[in-house]
Amino acid sequence: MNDNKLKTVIMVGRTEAGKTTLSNMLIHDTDEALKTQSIGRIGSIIDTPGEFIENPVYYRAILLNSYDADIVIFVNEADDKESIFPPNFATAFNREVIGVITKTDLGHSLETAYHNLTSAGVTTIFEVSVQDKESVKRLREYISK
Ligand SMILES: Nc1nc2c(ncn2[C@@H]2O[C@H](COP(=O)(O)OP(=O)(O)O)[C@@H](O)[C@H]2O)c(=O)[nH]1
Ligand SMILES: [Mg+2]
Repeated sequence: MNDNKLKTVIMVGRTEAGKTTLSNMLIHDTDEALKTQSIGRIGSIIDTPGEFIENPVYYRAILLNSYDADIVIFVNEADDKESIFPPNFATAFNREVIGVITKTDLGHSLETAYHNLTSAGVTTIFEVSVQDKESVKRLREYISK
């Protein structure tokens, strides 16, 4: 368990983006993931359901939950065709917001993913894959206390 060494972060991204898998990798070093039905904690990580960013009705819930976090992570999978994040959504948070591109092992061009995240106002972006422990380690080091 890597829990007490990490800052509190909140994962935001569409359903299937890989938020829960990444959370388990960061905290437990395992890639097991169950469907996230509600907002939940995985160690120091606040894991949100995809519906929170997919339906604007829930934007306020994301913002409120971000107050418990040090860092907000926008999670965008490598093969996303279009952005789920509103333009400059990062500026709505009074917290550091970073981006993570997941599933980089699938071999897709990451151009769209970078475009999605930079349009959302993110400047720091990590590339990760569950198949590349070093990539997860780089992110873990960034969110370490
Ligand atoms: N190929 C690949 N698949 C991944 C990766 N991360 C997650 N997945 C898969 O993507 C699916 C959705 O993952 P999940 O963590 O439940 O997404 P969430 O809805 O954002 O929490 C699952 O089938 C995962 O096994 C990755 O780095 N590479
Ligand atoms: Mg989930």
